[in-house]
Parts: sequence; structure tokens; C-alpha cells
Amino acid sequence: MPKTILIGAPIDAGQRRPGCLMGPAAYRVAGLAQAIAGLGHAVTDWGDLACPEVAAPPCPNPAVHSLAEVLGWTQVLSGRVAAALDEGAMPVVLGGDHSLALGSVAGAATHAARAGRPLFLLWLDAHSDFHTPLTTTSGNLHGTPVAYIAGRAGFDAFPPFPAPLPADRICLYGIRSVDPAEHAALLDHDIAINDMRVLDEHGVVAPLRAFLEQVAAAGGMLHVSLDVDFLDPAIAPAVGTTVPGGTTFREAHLVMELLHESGLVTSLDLVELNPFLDDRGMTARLMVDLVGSLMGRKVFDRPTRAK
Ligand code: NNH
Ligand code: MN
Ligand code: MN
Ligand code: MN
Repeated sequence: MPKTILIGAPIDAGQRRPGCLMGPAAYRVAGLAQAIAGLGHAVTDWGDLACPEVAAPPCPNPAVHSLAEVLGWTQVLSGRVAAALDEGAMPVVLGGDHSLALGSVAGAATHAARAGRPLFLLWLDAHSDFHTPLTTTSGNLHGTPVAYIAGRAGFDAFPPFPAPLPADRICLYGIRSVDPAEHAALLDHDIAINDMRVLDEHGVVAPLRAFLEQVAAAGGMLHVSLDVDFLDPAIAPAVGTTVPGGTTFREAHLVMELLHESGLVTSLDLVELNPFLDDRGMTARLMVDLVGSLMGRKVFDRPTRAK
């Protein structure tokens, strides 16, 4: 029986709008554990983690805020996600803002290194989150995890990322908001950038399959980081940074269904849900439904490709 471990990460220090702290509670109210258990998984809920008190050195960029808190979360999450993977389970991290991925992906990378397998990253997001603490102008560290994971300089306050991912193991998908400093840095890296233009032109399937084939060929582990703003704001209003032109209900489900069929996903983040901005729980419910598709819910249990 596949094992799933839920890890609550009520962090909102990576951005400025209050409300993400309620994310883990909203997922529980929306029935996340029951949905996963109903698909035949053994689900354990580790509850909400607490942020340890740590000291952070001063940051040369005065815009950066809440560095110590984000650092504390990075340390605790890295340890817990690695521990969940060591138990042979799939950790599902319930955010909390996207800065939690500094820790969750570090934990996945720690485990992958111990297991001697390459780690791949699928970043489902409107944003590229490729700032460093030195380039961010908002000072919101939720805009930085991909740069940390890719081993960019500027993260001196943080533990060195365990085995940074080469660019060709990272896939950005759903992107439609990139700041100038991120844009310049991305041009220097060979990261697959599936922005909405690419998905409009090629559809959601082909670019995703191409990446999944790479993961499978390498015998890799796959961390999926799902930002609520990957979805179109019309179907997912409960996020502080809505960007029009996101994926539709069916596109998002199809992505999840393909991920399930691939059998490759080993860890998952659910980030940026702000229940205070939700409309009668619709976003929390949609996120739970998407996890259901990722974990194997389907209408018919048969090969899905028409002959
Ligand atoms: N790039 C912007 C910043 O760094 C926005 C980041 N916001 C996000 N990322 N929601 O997913 O502030
Ligand atoms: Mn994000
Ligand atoms: Mn985003
Ligand atoms: Mn922001």
C-alpha cells in the first residue's frame, strides 16, 4: 500500500499578505487526508510543524524581510521531508507560502543523494521564483526557491543546498510573470521554461511528457511544487498573487492525471493557498481534487489513450 505523510507548514513569512497560515487547516477541512486514503493510500498526518528560533546574519539587500523565520522553516522542513522519504512515504507539504520549498526540496535532495538517485523538479506556478535574496526587489523570499535549488549564489544565510539540481533537471511550467532580474538569470540557465505561450501553442501534454520521459530515463525522483496561482484566478481565487491567464480546470487535472500515470512523483508541495481570500472553500476543494487526480482518481480504470 503506498504511504503518504502530510506535513503542515503554516508559514507566511515569505511574503507580506496575512492568511497563508490557515492553509494547512483549510486542506484538512476540505478533506485532503480522506481523499488520499480513499484512493488506497495509508495516510499519516504529522500535524503542523513549528518554526524553530534561529538567528540570521544581516542581509545585504535591505528589501529582504523575515529572513530568520524563513531560515528556521527551511531547516525544520528539510529534516522532516527527508525523514518522510526515508520512511518510504510520499511527503505532501501543506503550505504556507512558497518559501517552504527552500526546505522541502532541500529535504528531497538530501534523501535523493542518500538513495543515489537524481532528483528532478517540476515547478507548477505563474511565477519563476528565480530571484536570489540579493536580486529580489519585493524582498519576499517566496520568490527565491528555484534559484536556491539550482545552486545560484546569494544564499549565504542558508545552509548550502545539498547537491544543487543541474538546470536540465528543472522544469518551470505555467509561467506568466517573470521579473527583469529573473528573466536575465534564466537566460543564463538551461532550465525548461514552459510559459503559458508554450502551453497555448503545444497544449499541456507534450511539454510535460517530454520532461517526464527524461525523469524516467534517468531513474529519477520527482518533486512537484504546486503553487495555487498556477491555476486561473477564476477557478482559484484564494491566493495573494493572482495572475490572469492560468491553467483551466481540465488542463490542471490532466497534468495531475499524467503525473499519476507516470508513477514518478515522490514528493509534493501545496503552496500559497490563502483561505482568507477564498470563495466558500472553492480553491481549497479544487486543490484537494487535484491531489486526488495526482494520486490516481479517474473516471474509468483502463488505459486512457484511445486506439
Ligand atoms: N516575482 C515576484 C516577487 O519575487 C512575485 C513572486 N510571487 C509568487 N511566486 N507568488 O510564486 O516578489
Ligand atoms: Mn511560487
Ligand atoms: Mn506564484
Ligand atoms: Mn511576491
